[in-house]
Amino acid sequence: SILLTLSEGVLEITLNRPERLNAFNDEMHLALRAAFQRAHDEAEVRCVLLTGAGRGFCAGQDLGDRDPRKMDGPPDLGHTLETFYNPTLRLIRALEKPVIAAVNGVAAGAGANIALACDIVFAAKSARFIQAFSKIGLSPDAGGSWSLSRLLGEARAKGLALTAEPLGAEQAEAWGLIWKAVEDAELMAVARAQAATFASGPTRGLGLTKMSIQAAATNSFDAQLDVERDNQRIAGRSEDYAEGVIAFFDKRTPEFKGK
Ligand code: LHQ
Repeated sequence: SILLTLSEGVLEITLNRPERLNAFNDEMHLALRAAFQRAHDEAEVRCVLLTGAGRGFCAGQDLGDRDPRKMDGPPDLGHTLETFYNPTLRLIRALEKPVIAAVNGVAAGAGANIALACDIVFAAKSARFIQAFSKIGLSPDAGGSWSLSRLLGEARAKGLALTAEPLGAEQAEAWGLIWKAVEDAELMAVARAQAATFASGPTRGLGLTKMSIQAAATNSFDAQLDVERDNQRIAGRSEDYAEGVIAFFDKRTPEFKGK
């Protein structure tokens, strides 16, 4: 249900149920979580790139797996979230390495919100983000209520979540929801080039950068100065920092090792 390749420090994860627009079944959930766990465990992994096979990125939960006609009573979707989605979303946010999403086509429901939990989102210009939940009587999940509110503010967050109107990639970029909308034919080349740059970068520093910015979401200015002090202390002890400064004085490109 997913394809995995590890090359030159980039773990590329491709959601691979194209006939269902890469909607999640239990097997795909577990495979995706295992992939992010691997990214956490293995030092060789210095960047993750998440994309989808076929014409869609991810259509969210496979609704066939939760078909009310085949169930005894109402389902406990909270249990589904706690068991399948939330551990993966927590792993993505906690991973001290950059995570890139290359949104190749429609991203709906939890599929949209998994992309928005990534650190850098590229989207093909033809891709759309749809908060599909309200169309089927649900409310946002997979971190969407948080991501939309933080990234867009309450008016646009509520607009998208209540109407389920599709948001095109270029509008998403203009609103600050994603990093960049790119030509469809260039999406993977652009995303892979960025992944390669990260994977040959100062992994410790990049990871700490991610952590500092995430911590800012809930901190006061004062508390955030403490976070920056602590993270800079760690970064300053990395081999890559020493290499970065020496290379600067040598007027050459630094050779970062990710340590
Ligand atoms: C699908 C799906 C899909 C199954 C397309 N499931 N087959 C969390 C906790 C627990 C439970 C509930 O949910 C959640 C979180 C969520 O993610 S809730 C939101 C679930 N997702 C949706 O409601 C989106 C449903 N899909 C759509 O609205 C459309 O398919 C979109 C707008 C994504 C794409 O539209 P089109 O480009 O017109 O494609 P299509 O609708 O023709 O889909 C292609 C095939 O994929 C089709 O199958 P078929 O056999 O007719 O070719 C769809 O049935 C299937 N598919 N999404 N989520």
